Amino acid sequence: MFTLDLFAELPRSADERRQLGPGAWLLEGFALAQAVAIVEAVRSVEARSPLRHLVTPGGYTMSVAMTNCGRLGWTSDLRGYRYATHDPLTGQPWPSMPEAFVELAQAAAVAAGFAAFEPDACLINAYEPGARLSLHQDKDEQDLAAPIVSVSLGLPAVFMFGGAERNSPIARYPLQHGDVVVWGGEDRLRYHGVAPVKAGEHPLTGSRRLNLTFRKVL
Ligand code: MD3
Ligand code: FE
Repeated sequence: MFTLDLFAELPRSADERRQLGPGAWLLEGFALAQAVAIVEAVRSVEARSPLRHLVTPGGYTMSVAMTNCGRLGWTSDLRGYRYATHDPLTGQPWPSMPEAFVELAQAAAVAAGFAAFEPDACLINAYEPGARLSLHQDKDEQDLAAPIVSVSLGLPAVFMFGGAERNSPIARYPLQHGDVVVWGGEDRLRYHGVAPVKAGEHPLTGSRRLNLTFRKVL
């Protein structure tokens, strides 16, 4: 067994917009100016809907801790994956999506060529050292025409970008604090994951990496 590593030469423009695929764009540092405000807003979401380690339908406890804000939130248990209007932990609706989140997600979508992005869900992933996300597709959303916007904060991570099939070759990209990636069109259903996060300290997030994914579910 071996893994094919594709360290592709990416077209790079002056504004640091790198194209990872026909519908996938890496906007380096796009969220840097808002990073402090976003991390503060994540803390207020966490205060109402705490981060938790979800159990997969297969019975595994995820190493990544998760919570949500917005009208819908992604959740998992032994019965399956789904989007829900209420936090199963608290029984309350998920905290509303802060206006600054919506504006950032929309601006990133526009920068990647996707107009009129109206996310109704924001999944917040928190990685402690060693936490990882194994290869998966995001296909629990009804609206697969809309892109997914992802914002990385705190410790860096290696993002794994596969193809249409689980065994497609995988490219690896480092994601840094403030990077935003937009995935849509042909790239929307590609397999992807995150390699185990290495230990470190970040001035804003301490020992963790945060990732926010904005989705249009309905
Ligand atoms: C490529 N999160 O929450 S974001 C997830 O860094 C998730 O926490 C990762 O995958 C993280 O589902 C990666 C980047 C991402 C998100 C959705 C995608 C990449 C994607 C959908 C299609 C293709
Ligand atoms: Fe995903």
